[in-house]
Amino acid sequence: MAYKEILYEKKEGVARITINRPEKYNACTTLTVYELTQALTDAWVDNSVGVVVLTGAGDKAFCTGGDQSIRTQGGYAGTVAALPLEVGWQQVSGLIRNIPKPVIARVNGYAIGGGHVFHVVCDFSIASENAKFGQAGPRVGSFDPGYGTGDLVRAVGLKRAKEIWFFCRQYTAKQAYEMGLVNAVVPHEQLDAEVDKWCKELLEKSPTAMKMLKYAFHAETDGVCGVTHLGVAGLSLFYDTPESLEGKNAFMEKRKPDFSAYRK
Ligand code: 2NE
Repeated sequence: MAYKEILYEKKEGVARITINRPEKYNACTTLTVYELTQALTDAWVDNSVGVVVLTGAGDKAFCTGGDQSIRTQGGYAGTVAALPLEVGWQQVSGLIRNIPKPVIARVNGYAIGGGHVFHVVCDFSIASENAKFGQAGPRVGSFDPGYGTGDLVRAVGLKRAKEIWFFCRQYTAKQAYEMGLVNAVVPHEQLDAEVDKWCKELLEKSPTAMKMLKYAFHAETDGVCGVTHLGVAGLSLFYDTPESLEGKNAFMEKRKPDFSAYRK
């Protein structure tokens, strides 16, 4: 797929998704959000991809949320695939959380509003020491009623999460690190080397173990959706077994299946 508002590249096991609207501090339109869902879906199904990196173009911003210049009464203008931006945002957040591979936020500048939510839902956040963090909703007339509140509570605790949302303050990378919002902070010029290091270490680990762990971390809070992801991951392991194939083969060969060898 040809992308207009993101860059998408895959190299040596790493899929890198870059929100490419630096003149708008990487604020997202409905199209950006749609393209993010497409790239994340591609990274999900491509078995050559072991780790996903999400970042923003330039050195000013990671992402500053929804593009306020297209917001109108009733919400953001435009739909892609019949979805308004605010719905698509939850889809992107859901994909980041459910893709069965680790996702690293490479926070190269402002992570504000919905952009802050994107880094919160990533599995890991590696920040430039220039990065700034914060929510904007109550200041600009919006809020995230989903993962952006729930996952934040789990990262920093309830009191801090409410402070971040209600006051719309900005926090330095050092403060974010101290409150458990980011995994590492490095000088800006070392950001890529640090992200590469984390990717390399993750690529050495068992993909199946990381997939099951990712779903296990979310199963408790995600209710039936969490159990479904954990269960479907188990199903794909079951599909690899002779026991599962016996059921399929018996159907195709129009005979009764014989599962007797698999009672444990
Ligand atoms: C990020 C921040 C704090 C930076 O401030 P500053 O002073 O360093 O830069 P400036 O001049 O404000 O921004 C630079 C350029 O980027 C644009 C600005 O309009 C400006 O453009 P020019 O005037 O130079 O042409 N820009 C930055 N953020 C933008 C945005 N979100 N939409 C459109 N243009 C943007 C400061 O810029 C800031 O506070 N930005 C606004 C953050 C914000 O309100 N985000 C939306 C929160 S709500 C949300 O994300 C959301 C939702 O409502 C529903 C669903 C999902 C998400």
